[in-house]
Amino acid sequence: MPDLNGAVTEQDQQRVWAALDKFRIEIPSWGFANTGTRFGKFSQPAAASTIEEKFADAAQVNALTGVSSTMALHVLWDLPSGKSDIPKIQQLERTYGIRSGSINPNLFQDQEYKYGSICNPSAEIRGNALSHLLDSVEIGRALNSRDVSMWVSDGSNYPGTQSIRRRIEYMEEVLAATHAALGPDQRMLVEYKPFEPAFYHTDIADWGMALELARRAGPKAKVLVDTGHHLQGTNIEQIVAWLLHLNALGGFHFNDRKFADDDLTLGSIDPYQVFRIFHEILSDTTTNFNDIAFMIDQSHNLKGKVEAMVQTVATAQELYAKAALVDHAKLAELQKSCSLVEAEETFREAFWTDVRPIVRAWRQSHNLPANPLTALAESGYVEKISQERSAKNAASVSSYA
Ligand code: PSV
Ligand code: MN
Ligand code: MN
Repeated sequence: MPDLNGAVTEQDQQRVWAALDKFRIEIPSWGFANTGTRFGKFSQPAAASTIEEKFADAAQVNALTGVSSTMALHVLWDLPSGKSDIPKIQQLERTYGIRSGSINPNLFQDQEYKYGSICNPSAEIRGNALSHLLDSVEIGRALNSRDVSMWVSDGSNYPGTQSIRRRIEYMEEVLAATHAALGPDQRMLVEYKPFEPAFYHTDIADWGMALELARRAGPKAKVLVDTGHHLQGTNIEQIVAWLLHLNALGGFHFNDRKFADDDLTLGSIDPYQVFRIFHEILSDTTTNFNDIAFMIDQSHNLKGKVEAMVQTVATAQELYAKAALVDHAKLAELQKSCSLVEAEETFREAFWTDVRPIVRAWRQSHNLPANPLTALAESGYVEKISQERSAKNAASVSSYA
């Protein structure tokens, strides 16, 4: 633990180093594409518009950070032809040295999902949603990806318009059938969100619903915590502590928020919260660390996309390193004796310690740039892709004219 002058001992450094050695975080393919708000999109010349370009950008982020060698795929956006796109993805994995990460089925864009997907009152539509989920499981298996991340946007906008209870039953049925199709090394992660796009009731609105649905689906189903999917004031680290206690934490979608599901870059608004979440994980001795998938789920609609992704990965490492500084034995003693100020100061001391020199040294020892953002700027990568992609996009627009 750093002393009161913020000096970091050799032992502290080793602890942080060991934590950094294990830390990996997955990047989302959609973070490189032009995305926006429901009011519109400001397109960026460097944005990726093909799956090849997303793989290229992911490879660039990984080359600079060394800790992001998997990319989450959204089935509809990245494999628009479904299973027949598998060989193409495999080829891209080989070309760019990036592996497919979690597979995200899309249960929210098809016109037939107007009144829901797996909770739709129509058996036919639920059947279509299930067959998309089964395809997603197959895609995951073929790509050696462990997790199928399920976000169910279903819900309703007005009281009395849907049977909340009937919809629970519909969901249970589909989730059980999806779980039954999972291979031995596959998992199903159930994500929750309190509202949006539905504004009266959302079928999986909080971690309790996600947990119960996961439990009923089967042992390979776990809960996915998206940090932006909570109502104001929710104590997310407490939810994390509970899920760890129940062996039900499957992973995270990291992002930050000020108001709702803002998808801002991790730690940009409240870095202390990310630290507190990491502390819960690092202070848990019973969970297998590899069972927790750390994933980014952000939409960079104003910031440069590759820059924002590198910035996020670097921030995640720094906050993780800070959490690794906490002296658990000392904190446990102080908690036991209810030494409130001392306990809080022990916790805060780690948060306020500047770990960036240690993280930089760790990167250099792994032949990585000490400052990946500066290295990105010096590499000229963003300028290069901006030129190539804007020329290509202009050509494809004129060819449609
Ligand atoms: C929904 O808000 C969400 O968090 C889900 O994880 C989606 O898959 C992702 O955003 C991308 O739209
Ligand atoms: Mn998410
Ligand atoms: Mn979200």
